[in-house]
Amino acid sequence: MKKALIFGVTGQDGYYLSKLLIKKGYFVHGVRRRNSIVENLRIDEIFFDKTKNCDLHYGDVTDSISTLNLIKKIKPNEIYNLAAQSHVGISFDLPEYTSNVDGIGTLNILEAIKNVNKKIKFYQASTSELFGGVSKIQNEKTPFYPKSPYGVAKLYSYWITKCYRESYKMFCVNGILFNHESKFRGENFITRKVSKAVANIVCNKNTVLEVGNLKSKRDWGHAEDYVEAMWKMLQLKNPVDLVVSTGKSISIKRLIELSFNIVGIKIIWKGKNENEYGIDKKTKRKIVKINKKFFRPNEVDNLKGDNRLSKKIINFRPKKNIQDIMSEMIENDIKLIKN
Ligand code: NAP
Ligand code: G4F
Repeated sequence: MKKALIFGVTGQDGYYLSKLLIKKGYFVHGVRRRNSIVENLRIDEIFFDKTKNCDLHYGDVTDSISTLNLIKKIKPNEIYNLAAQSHVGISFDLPEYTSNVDGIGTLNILEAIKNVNKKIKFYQASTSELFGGVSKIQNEKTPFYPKSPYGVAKLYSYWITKCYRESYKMFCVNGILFNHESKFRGENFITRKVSKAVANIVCNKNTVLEVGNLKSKRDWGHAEDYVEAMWKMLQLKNPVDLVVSTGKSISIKRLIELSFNIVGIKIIWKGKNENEYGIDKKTKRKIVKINKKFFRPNEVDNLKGDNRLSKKIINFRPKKNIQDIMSEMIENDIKLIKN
């Protein structure tokens, strides 16, 4: 039986990747951090089911000794590094911490692989944030221009992964993934903030959605489709870095409009720039407003990925569009409120 080790197993992608790998017949080892509450809501249904082939271990990618010990003990065939302080906005508040986790954390895993067994395959969760300041459609050949401490730390990880591949002939790949969402998305990312606000309003709660920049555009896919791409990248004969995206992007403003439309609410926009707000056409109630605290010191204006290479090499075919994704997220948030 093949063994996979996932750093960052308790996150959104960790949930979907564990599920996929168990279904594919792997024994999945997940690394969780110690925290003051014991339950991990996202992965409980998988890891606390005794019939499933999986196990949890305490660890932290910034702790090189524990990282080395885990890899020595488990001897996995494949390692997925999903561990990160993954919030771009918060990386401006926690730049050193973000650099340690998102940059040096990757180095710690690569060094451990090099020392334990160079045949272990390694997936690095790279990101479209590497392209930050490039506004035309981005692909594997686009020069990088990160615009946040998060993007810069991930850039280090991108290059150190490539460096170990070339220097030590290790099977290491960067999946340059564009934004991907699901009902397990963290509550302070924009899609989840929107789905929660829509759900609250449907459930008659007196909610106003407070957001930052409405103008930036993102290329959104579903996490379930994207973790499959991660796995496929590690099954290739030769390691290669790939962009994983849908090839379509829309603005935050459009995302909000289409999400409210799903439940039959039409938004009328009033005001300009920081004073812009949205009202419900029918009730005339203010349901969206701008709050300056959600603006970032430096914004990534437009992410849109050219996925032709991943279509060709791993037959990547995203099944869900942003409308499907937001419908699923809103439905789930309504369920959570009703429960
Ligand atoms: P997420 O929900 O924020 O999950 C991040 C995971 O990393 C969590 O399990 C978290 O543990 C763990 N973690 C944080 N610091 C750690 C440390 N020092 N040691 C070990 N684990 C640590 O992120 P996601 O959306 O699933 O994304 C997965 C990865 O893909 C991340 O690296 C992210 O940067 C990258 N990525 C995401 C997207 C996207 O749109 N989702 C796009 C491109 C790249 P806790 O639960 O304890 O916090
Ligand atoms: O949902 P977001 O926080 O995602 P962002 O910054 O694009 O980062 C996500 O995708 C990256 C891949 O491109 C990943 F690497 C990263 O780990 C993460 O998963 O923000 C999306 C956009 C930004 O332009 C932001 O300024 O939405 C804008 N926005 C406007 N109001 C907001 C808000 N973002 C958040 N989180 N909260 C707001 O209130």
